[in-house]
Amino acid sequence: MSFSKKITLSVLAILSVMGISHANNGYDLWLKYRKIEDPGILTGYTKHIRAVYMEEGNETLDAAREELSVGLGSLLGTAVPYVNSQSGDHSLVIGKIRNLDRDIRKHLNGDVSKIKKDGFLITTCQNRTVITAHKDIGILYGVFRFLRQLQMHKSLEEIHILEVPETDVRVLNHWDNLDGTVERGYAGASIWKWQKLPDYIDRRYEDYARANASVGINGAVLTNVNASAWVLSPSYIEKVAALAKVFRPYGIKVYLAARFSAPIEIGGLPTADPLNPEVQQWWRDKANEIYGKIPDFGGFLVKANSEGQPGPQDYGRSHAEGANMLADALAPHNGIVMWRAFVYSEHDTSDRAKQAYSEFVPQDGKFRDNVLIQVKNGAIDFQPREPFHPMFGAMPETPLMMEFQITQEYLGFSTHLVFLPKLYEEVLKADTYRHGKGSLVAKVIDGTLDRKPITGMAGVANIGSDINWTGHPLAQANWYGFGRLAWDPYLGAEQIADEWLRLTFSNKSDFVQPMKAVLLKSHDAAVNYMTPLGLHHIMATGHHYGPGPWVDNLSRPEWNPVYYHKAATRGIGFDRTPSGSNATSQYAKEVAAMFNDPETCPEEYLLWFHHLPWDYKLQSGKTLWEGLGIKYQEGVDWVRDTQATWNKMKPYVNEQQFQEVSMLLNIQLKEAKWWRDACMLYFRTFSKREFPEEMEKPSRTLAYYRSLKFPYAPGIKPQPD
Ligand code: BDP
Repeated sequence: MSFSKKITLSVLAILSVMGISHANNGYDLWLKYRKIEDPGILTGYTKHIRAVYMEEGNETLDAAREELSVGLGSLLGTAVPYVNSQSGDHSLVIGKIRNLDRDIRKHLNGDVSKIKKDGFLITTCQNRTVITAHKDIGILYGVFRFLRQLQMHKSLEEIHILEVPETDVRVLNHWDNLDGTVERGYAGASIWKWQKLPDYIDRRYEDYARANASVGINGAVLTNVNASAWVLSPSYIEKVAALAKVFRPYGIKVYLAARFSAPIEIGGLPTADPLNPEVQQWWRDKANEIYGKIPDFGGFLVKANSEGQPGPQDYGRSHAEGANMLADALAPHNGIVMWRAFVYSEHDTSDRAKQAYSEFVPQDGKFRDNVLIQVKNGAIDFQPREPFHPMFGAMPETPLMMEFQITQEYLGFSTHLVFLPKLYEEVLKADTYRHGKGSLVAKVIDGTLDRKPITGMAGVANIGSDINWTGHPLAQANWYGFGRLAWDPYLGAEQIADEWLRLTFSNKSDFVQPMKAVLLKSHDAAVNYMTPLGLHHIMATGHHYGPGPWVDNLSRPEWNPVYYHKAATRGIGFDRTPSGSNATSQYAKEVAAMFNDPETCPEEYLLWFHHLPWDYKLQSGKTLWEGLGIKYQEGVDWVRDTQATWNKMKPYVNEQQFQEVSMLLNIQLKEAKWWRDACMLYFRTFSKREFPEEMEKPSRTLAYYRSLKFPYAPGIKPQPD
C-alpha cells in the first residue's frame, strides 16, 4: 500500500463518512459504497459488525483492509473499530484459514476442502462473520464480495457464500499502442503513460487494479496484439515492471503482446524462425531478462500470421512450432503463452469463417502445456451477433480460452448502450454437442468438458483515459460483466445486470427493474438495427463506424461487406450449408443439422447460414424482406422506448450522468435510424419491393448515405481518403 493510497483512502473514508460522494462523474465505477439510508438495513449490519479482526502482514492484506475501512465507513456512515482478537461476539473475522483460531477452524470443517485456488468463504460462525481463504488474494476477493453484499443491501443473517473462480486466467487485453492511442478504443487515450513511467505512477493504475480485483480479474495484457517489439526492450521492461508493482497487491499479473519478429527488430538477428537455435536463445534470454525485473510476469499474447502480423508461417513453420518456442522460453518461470486463433489468409479462398478451424484443429494436442489458444467467440470477428466458434467443439487436447470484445468496435463504439453480458451469456450457454447434449461452451472454457489443465477468458478492454473510464457511463457494466463471467461463466446476464445497477446507481426497485429490462434487451436491439437475422460485417470500411453494405472495392474479397451478405435479385445471405461453403460441417452433427435447415436454424442466424429468396416465409408469416424491415424498425423503436424509460430514471441518478446518457441515447437513435435507412435502401435495390408498412420510411436517399465519409472516426489511425 503506497503512502499516497493510504492518504487518499483515508480522505475518502472521511468524505464518505460525512456522506459526501467524491465523484458524480462515474470515476468510482461500481465501488461507490453509497451510505445506507434505510435504518432497518443499517441496524441489521451494525449488529453483525461491531468490530473487525483482520490478519495483517503483506500488501494484499493491506489492500483488503483499506478497502474494508473505506467501504464500511462509507456504507455504514461510521468507522468500525479494529480489534486484535478473533473471539469477539458480533465481529467480523478475516484471515487465512491457517491463521484462524482453532474453534473457528473446527467449525468450518467441511467447507475448507471446497475453498480451492483463489476462492473464499464467507460464513457465520458462533456469532461471528468469517471471511477466509487459503491465499491472500482470496481474502481480498472475499472482502470485495462481502462489501458487495452490503452495497446490495443483502442480509448478513446466516450468510454462507463459497466461491471459487471457474477459470485460471481472467485477463483484460488492452489494444493500447506505445504512442498512447488505443486500437478500437473509444474512451480516450491509453491509461498507460509510457513516457512518464517508470518514475511517475499515475493514480489511476491503482484504481484500475482495485476495480479489476473487485470482480476477480487477475491479469492485464498491456499492449496491442498488433504489437510493437519495443515493449520488449530494456527501458520498456522497466516501465512494465513499475506497473506490475502497482498491480501486484491486487493479484493482477502483467502480460505483454509479443511481436513474433522481435528477434529481428530489436535483437539484430537475421531471422525469427522458431526452429533456429539463436532465435530460441534470444527468447530465452528475453524471458530471463523480464523475469529478472518482474518475477510474477504472466507471459505473452501473440497474434501471428494474421492481418499482416509476422509469425512462424513466414518460415514455413506451424502455429504449434511458433507457440511452443515461446512457451519453452517462459516455462522455467511458470509463464504462459496465449496464442490467438484469429487468422484468415489472403491466399485461402475458402469461406473466411472456416479458416481458423482449418488451421488449428489439425494441430490439436501439439501445443505445450503452458499454451492456451485464444479463440474469439465467433468465427468471423466480434460481429454484433455470431454463432459460437466451431473450434470450441473441436480441440479436446488443447486448452482453449475465450476472447470476448468488451470495447464496442462493431456495436456502436462508446456511444451506443449495449449490455454485452447478454452476448457473452448466449455464447457460453451455446451447446457444442461435443459429448452429446449439454456440452456447453462454458464447459470448454472452464476446462471441465475435456479436463483442461489451464483455463482462461480474455476481454478486449473498453477502458481509456475518459474520466468515467469507458466513455459511455453504462458501458462500465460490460467491464464489470466480463469480470464476473470470467470468474463464473455460468452466471446469468440478468444477475449481472441486477448487481451492476444496484452497485452503481441505486437499490430502488423502481430503478433496478425497468433498467434491468433495458440492459437485457439492448444487445438484441442493436443487432436488429445493425445486422438483423444473421447479417454480418456490413459496416463501413476500416473504422467500422456506421453502415457500408455496398462496399465492394477492397483488395481482399473477405474485407468487403458484399462478400458477407451476397444480396442479389434472387435473395440474400451466405450459404454455409453443404450446398454452399459447408462451414456447418465444422460443428458437431447435431448442431450442423440444426443450422443446415432454414426451418430449424434459429432466425437470428438465418442469413449467416443461408442464402434465401426475398419471399422466404419467416416464422411470423412475413416474407424475409418484410421481416428485415420490421427487425430494423424494432431496433429503432427500442431506442425510443429506452429514452422514455431513462427519462423516468432521473430521481435515481445524478444530474451529470443523467444528462450524459440522455445525450448518448439521442445519438444512438439517430444512428439506429441511419443504419435502418441506409441498409434497407441498399437492399431494396436488389429486392425491388416496397418497404413493409411497419417500417418508417427513410428520410434521405441511398446516394446520401453512400456519400458519408468519416476519415477521423476514433479507434484507428486516421485514414483520409
Ligand atoms: C479486428 C479489429 C482489428 C484487430 C483484429 C484482431 O478490426 O483492429 O487487430 O480484430 O483481433 O476486430 O486482431
